[in-house]
Amino acid sequence: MERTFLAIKPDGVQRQLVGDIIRRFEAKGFTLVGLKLIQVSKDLAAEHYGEHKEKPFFPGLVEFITSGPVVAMVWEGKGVVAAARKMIGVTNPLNSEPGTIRGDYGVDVGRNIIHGSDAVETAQREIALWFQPPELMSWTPTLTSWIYE
Ligand code: DAT
Ligand code: MG
Repeated sequence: MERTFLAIKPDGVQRQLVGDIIRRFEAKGFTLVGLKLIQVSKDLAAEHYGEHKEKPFFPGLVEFITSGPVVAMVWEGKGVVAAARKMIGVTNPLNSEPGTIRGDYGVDVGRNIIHGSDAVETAQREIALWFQPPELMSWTPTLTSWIYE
């Protein structure tokens, strides 16, 4: 089953959106298989955002993601990588549709609340970067047959 990596950034945690965000993915029918609240190190931040190393916003991005607790999660389900990106909205919250997480709660691109993997291969890399294998649970929710035909 497909898995994705999501991280509620320090702004989402400070703004007490953790419960709302988890509820959205649970209600959709996806399965939580990994969850932890962590203080991100500069090394982890730089590795995670490696593709943006040369961008002008990179130092600020690393500063921000390490500025407070982050909720790191792994979610599982059919098509979960692309579906989660849709539920999150586009990078700039002002361009995100209402009904998406960034569209409902964000204004500035540097305070866009949540990260989600952009492709299946990226998800695999990010899950391996943020979680040890024993931290991930494989389990079958009793609701499965009411969500999948
Ligand atoms: P996304 O998080 O939607 O995958 P991204 O991978 O292009 O977006 O960029 C990673 C994060 O970097 C993004 O969530 C917020 C920040 N960021 C991106 N573009 C930015 C910009 N032009 N100015 C400031 N921060 C930016
Ligand atoms: Mg990205």
